[in-house]
Amino acid sequence: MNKARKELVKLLRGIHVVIEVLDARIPMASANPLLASMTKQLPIIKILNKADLAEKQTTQAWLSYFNTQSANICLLNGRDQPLPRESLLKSAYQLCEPRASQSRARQIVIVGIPNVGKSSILNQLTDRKLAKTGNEPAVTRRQQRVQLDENWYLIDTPGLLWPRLEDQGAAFMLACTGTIRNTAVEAEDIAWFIAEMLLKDHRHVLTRRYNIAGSVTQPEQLLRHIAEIRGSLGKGGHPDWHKTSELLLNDYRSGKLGNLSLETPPE
Ligand SMILES: Nc1nc2c(ncn2[C@@H]2O[C@H](COP(=O)(O)OP(=O)(O)OP(=O)(O)O)[C@@H](O)[C@H]2O)c(=O)[nH]1
Ligand SMILES: [Mg+2]
Repeated sequence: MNKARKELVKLLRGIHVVIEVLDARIPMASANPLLASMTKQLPIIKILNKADLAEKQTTQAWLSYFNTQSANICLLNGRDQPLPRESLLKSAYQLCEPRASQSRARQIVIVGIPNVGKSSILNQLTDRKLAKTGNEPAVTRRQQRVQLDENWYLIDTPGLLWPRLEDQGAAFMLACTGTIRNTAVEAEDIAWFIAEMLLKDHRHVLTRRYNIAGSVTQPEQLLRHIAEIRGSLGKGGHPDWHKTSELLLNDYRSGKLGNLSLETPPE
């Protein structure tokens, strides 16, 4: 991570526009404060990615929140609504008009936390499979530069996390969405966190997927119920907590619980 950070600092000297990729389900928790301080002087296009996994209404609220906050631009991307290259270029031109006299091409860098979809965006915008992608953090190991049009180059970078995750809520949300490996924050703790959150704010999805009774109000009860209906039981018929936690997390990550946003914009 430290090497990637140093390389990014060097790269930023020749950059004209930054694309900051955020997870539409957690636009705040997926914003790296380290990146924010590194790219302060540059025009930024925020992309709320994986919008297909977030709640449409909440994502729209985030979009207007970010677009009224500053001169920067916020756009959406997701499997069900891929951002066209023309829209991205239009925003880049809007933020940084290349002067006719300026012969050197301009550069856009894609930055963001691991596994948020940076390389997928590069592939999508170039309509080619140039960058390796994969559903785990740290797939991209080095920067990759491709030409977007006659004026712009696009550069993919390795994901960057901040050195210390002090905000435990943010750390759990990053773990829920797959940015941090389970080993960094234990699966059972993450599952407990998401169970609490779902019981409080999205009870209907639990009823729909697991058919929970009204008496289920606590994370332990929910996990016990999932263990029973999915047969993830260990010795003596007791729930296998680890296996059950993975079941719940996989259901959330794969969208089987539906489109769920974990953060809403400030009032
Ligand atoms: N559902 C959904 N999945 C996406 C979307 N964009 C990317 N993904 C998936 O997210 C995972 C990570 O994508 P990558 O493009 O490799 O992410 P990255 O930010 O380049 O990751 P690192 O290089 O590891 O930092 C892959 O499994 C992608 O298929 C999207 O809009 N919706
Ligand atoms: Mg990548």
